[in-house]
Amino acid sequence: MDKLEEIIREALSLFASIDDAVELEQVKARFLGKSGALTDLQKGLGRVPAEERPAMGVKFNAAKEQLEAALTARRDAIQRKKLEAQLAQEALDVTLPGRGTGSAGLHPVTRTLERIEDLFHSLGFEVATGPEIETDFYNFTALNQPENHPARSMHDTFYLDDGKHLLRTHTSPIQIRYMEKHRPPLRIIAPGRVYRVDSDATHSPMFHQVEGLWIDDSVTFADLKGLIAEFLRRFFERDDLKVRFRPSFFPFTEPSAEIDMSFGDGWLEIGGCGMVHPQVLKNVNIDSEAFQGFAFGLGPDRLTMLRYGVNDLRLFFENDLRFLKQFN
Ligand code: 2U9
Repeated sequence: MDKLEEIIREALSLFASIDDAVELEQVKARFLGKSGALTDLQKGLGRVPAEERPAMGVKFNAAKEQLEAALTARRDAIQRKKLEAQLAQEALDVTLPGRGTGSAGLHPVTRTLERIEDLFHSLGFEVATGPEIETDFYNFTALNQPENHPARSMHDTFYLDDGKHLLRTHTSPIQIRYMEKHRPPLRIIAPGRVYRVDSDATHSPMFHQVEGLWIDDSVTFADLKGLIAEFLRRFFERDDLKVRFRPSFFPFTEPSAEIDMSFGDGWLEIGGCGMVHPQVLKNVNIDSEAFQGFAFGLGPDRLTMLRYGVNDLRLFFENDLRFLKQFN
């Protein structure tokens, strides 16, 4: 029986020294497993005189229970320790002060777009929008763009794989869609993102446009020049700003002009314009004998560069916060 007590003592001290759940189960097998120390000893019970066997059996059972109880206690302790360690590691001090929330701000080009919309709204224009994925009809055909025009090539325009759609190269499709649904008189601006295969310091494959359209029975080229000059003077807050029209060509306007402006030192090209081509009005079933009007296009990215003195267009689209934070 000394042997039994020795086994119990050894088991209890071993259990107490173990901190790992898996190891504990391995050690358990060494005593209570099929060929464990206690099991081995129990197998020898057959050699004990018959009258001593019941008492011995009781002792064995008591020993087993004692070891099982010690194991359970140890398992619980190991589990508790593990949980405590985890809680300590994941501890969250809810009394710490917050990290602070920075205030958000608008992108400089968004600020320009909102400013342009506000100014034109005060001049009687509604804001119209439309899809960035367009069809050949709305982007080119309806705008009197000839079938073989280079702008239609894969070299200049992003086409979708379906062979039917493209990324709009200007916001002009917005005005076509608007005129299909509304009859003159109409006065709208069409702001939005446009896409062309082009990328360098002054060209981004995605850029912005704001186009304008005014159709009525007697809108003239003089009205066009007056409106553009008024808009630019208000936008740049310069009463002395000069505007110059240079003859140009666009398939959708006739006559057409490039718009230049000057603060005094040299001329800057900032857009294009013209009287809407009669064929474009016919394409949307507007009587080109009864109605006429003008259209213009401005580049808000360029207007933003001029207003804030930014020299590289790509800065607007790199999303570097060190750059963007300077506008708020
Ligand atoms: C319709 C009819 C005519 C819009 C126009 C321009 C001239 C023009 C450029 C300005 C800067 C493009 O982003 S930019 O490089 N745009 O020069 N845009 S006339 O003419 C229209 C539009 C719609 C139905």
